[in-house]
Amino acid sequence: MLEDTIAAISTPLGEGGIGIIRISGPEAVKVASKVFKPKRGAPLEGTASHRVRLGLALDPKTGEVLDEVLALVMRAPRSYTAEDVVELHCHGGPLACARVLEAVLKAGARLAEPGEFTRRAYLNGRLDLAQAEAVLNIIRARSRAGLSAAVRQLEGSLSRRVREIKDAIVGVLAAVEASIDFPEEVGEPGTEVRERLGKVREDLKGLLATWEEGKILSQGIRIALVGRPNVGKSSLLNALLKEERAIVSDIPGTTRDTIKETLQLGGLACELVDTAGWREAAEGLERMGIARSREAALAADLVLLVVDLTVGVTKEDREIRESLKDKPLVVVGNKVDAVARAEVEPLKDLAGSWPWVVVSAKTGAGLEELGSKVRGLVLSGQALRAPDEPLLLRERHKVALERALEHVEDALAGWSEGLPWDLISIDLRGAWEAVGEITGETAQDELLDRIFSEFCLGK
Ligand SMILES: Nc1nc2c(ncn2[C@@H]2O[C@H](COP(=O)(O)OP(=O)(O)OP(=O)(O)O)[C@@H](O)[C@H]2O)c(=O)[nH]1
Ligand SMILES: [Mg+2]
Repeated sequence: MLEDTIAAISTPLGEGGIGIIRISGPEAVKVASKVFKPKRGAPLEGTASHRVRLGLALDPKTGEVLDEVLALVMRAPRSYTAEDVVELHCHGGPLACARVLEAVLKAGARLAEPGEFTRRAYLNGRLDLAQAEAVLNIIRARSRAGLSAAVRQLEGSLSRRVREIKDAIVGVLAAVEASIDFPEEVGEPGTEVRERLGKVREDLKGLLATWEEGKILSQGIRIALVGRPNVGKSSLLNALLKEERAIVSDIPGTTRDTIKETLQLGGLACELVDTAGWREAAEGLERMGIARSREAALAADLVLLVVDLTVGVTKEDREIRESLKDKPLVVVGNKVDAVARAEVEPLKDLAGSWPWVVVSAKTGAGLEELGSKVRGLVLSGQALRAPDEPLLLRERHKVALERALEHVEDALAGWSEGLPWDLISIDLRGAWEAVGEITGETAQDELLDRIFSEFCLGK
């Protein structure tokens, strides 16, 4: 399968500055030479690695000129896929790109499947599976923090950690199997070996504990703006988005339906939902809006409970707070610009053990602090980690580590109960396999298909 040469448009379709056709495989340079005619100098085939040539893209059958392009040659193994790669940089129009791709296919390349370039990088040993998945996290990153965590994963931070754990398991497994195979010479594994396995258990637990944070970084959080009518929920949405997205008015009950927007708050990707103000007397459409807003509040990971500082905390505010039960929340006192002095005691009271903050949707005061309160709340309860320590960004990794942990726990329990060594070694093998799936050493084709099908065409 790796013998053939693949090609695809690697930039998004649509009008852009440039569009790139990527060709990878043993015939990449030969295929490109049939399409690419240099403006001057020797034919493309003799071009040294990492050199750029200017020329024309031609239809290999008819000789028709399709576009003026740059050809970038990257020879194996110094390329993304570790194979010979040629990139043709066209003028960005979708039609020009499509026609050049067509010419490349006529010249003998096959259209790449989604994620196939990255899959080849993995199969050729340029990236392990966790690093290949990091590429996906980088493409999909919606926040600074999520992006930097994914870049660290691409650089191999998680892979190194996982390999250390795997090596430790293999060491224990070797000691156990030696005692099975050569009981006279080696004797039973001692407490030192058992302690090593205990350490593996702690390491697995440590890595698993990073998932909550990793999930937030990779998937983002859902936040609902909730409160009485007219407190400024829609104004806050607009202020955070820095655009006039939701209708704002001084008539209570302005927002009737929920409005969703994605944005960054405290460096995290958030889906922020503006909802209808809650009040008892509502009828008809407004009543339906309020029902929806209750649903949105329940579905959210976090609620911003907005109160109006010009009015103060009211009985209705307290009722809304009650109905939110244990939902994590930040009490947001809005319209601080319109009061001489903000009364913070009632805010603290309303917030209880949750954080509170004073802001103005009108002037933007306090919005930064709101972001850091949200961040602090969402990421609290996590042990402090050094910023370059790995964390789990993908559910697949979490599931594999949970399975490994289960096997290690079983092995330790069996050890205490004096179970036969061959039973314990089965659990150790299970743990080794589960951990190896993360970097791909023990991964099956089926798993690879599933992972790479998530990628876009041309990546
Ligand atoms: N002075 C001042 N006025 C504000 C501020 N935020 C909102 N307002 C005003 O408060 C009124 C209500 O604002 P909205 O954003 O529509 O309030 P809402 O909570 O979405 O109201 P409903 O959709 O009816 O539930 C408008 O007249 C806003 O201009 C603020 O920070 N300072
Ligand atoms: Mg509104």
